[in-house]
Amino acid sequence: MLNRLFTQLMLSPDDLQPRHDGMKIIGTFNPGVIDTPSGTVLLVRVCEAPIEQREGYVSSPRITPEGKLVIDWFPHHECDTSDPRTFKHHHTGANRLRFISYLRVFRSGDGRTIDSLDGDVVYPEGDFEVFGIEDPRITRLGETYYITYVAVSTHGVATAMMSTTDFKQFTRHGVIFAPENKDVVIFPEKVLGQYVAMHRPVPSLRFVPPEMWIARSPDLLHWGNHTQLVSADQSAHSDRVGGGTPPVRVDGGFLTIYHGSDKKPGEKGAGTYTGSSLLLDADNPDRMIARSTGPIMQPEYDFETEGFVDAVVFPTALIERDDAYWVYYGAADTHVAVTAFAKEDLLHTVAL
Ligand code: MAN
Repeated sequence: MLNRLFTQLMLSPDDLQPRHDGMKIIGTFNPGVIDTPSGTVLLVRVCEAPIEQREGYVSSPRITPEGKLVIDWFPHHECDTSDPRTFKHHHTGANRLRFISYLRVFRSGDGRTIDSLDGDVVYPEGDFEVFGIEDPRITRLGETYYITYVAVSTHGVATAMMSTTDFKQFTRHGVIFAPENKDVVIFPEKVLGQYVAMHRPVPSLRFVPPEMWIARSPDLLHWGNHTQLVSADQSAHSDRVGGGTPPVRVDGGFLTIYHGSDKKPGEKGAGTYTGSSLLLDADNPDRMIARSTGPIMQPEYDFETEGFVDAVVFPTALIERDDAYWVYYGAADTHVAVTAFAKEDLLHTVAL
């Protein structure tokens, strides 16, 4: 494992008040993070679940088109509840989440501590967000910050985009990758005149576990030229891989930390989520130059090994500061944390 220069817990569920009556916060995690002229901004996924338990039932919240929270109850014996995040209702074949997520904006002067806990809320809207919005990633292009995020609804798990210049007013651009697709990260500059994104389609006819793909776009809205980039087989992960941090430009390419999970066939639960590094060609980002031979980040601290989902480090932002790369991540689907690697050490993991 790569030497961490420091690791700091930044935000936990107890730090905030739930937005909804009858709900408790079970996670504050997977933050989109970016440095702006007025300091570091964190867009944090806040996840709430119903407090009430009903004997023999499983609950699933949703948000109506009018913006009202409703809780649906399903008989336990009709559901597969082996994953703490989702369950499948046998009768309808439909999956539901056990929680609802929205986003909150926080600022940090030093990049390590949250300045004020009164963060503005970005709340789910419309038909494609009724089960919540999750896992934002932020890329600055010119003066605008583009945020890709997971939009979950009865239509499936899609990736939508919003943009902002001040993190107060947000413009929604709708779904940019149709279900099922998530872990979309946009590159920090155009390559040969086109925007580039890494995405992760999830095929239902599973010839392979989910893989990372590269797409290009003239306008950030219409994506094509899809090519496959990395599969779980080609990486250190056995179960799945997906984009983690928006890439940063380094000498000779784009550097990113992606996530992957390891789970034995038939094993219940979510498996172990770790982070690995990847260097892509600067002129042809669908060409991988190198990747780390194994994970560079894995759950180590108690707050990473135990939480709503045990054993998860989920990197969502990579920021260059002096001679280090700082990595912001979700820990155990419960907390926001930040760690850092010496530049030299991290670049060494993708050196040829
Ligand atoms: C999936 C998503 C993420 C979550 C990880 C780990 O990739 O649900 O939001 O952090 O699993 O549970």
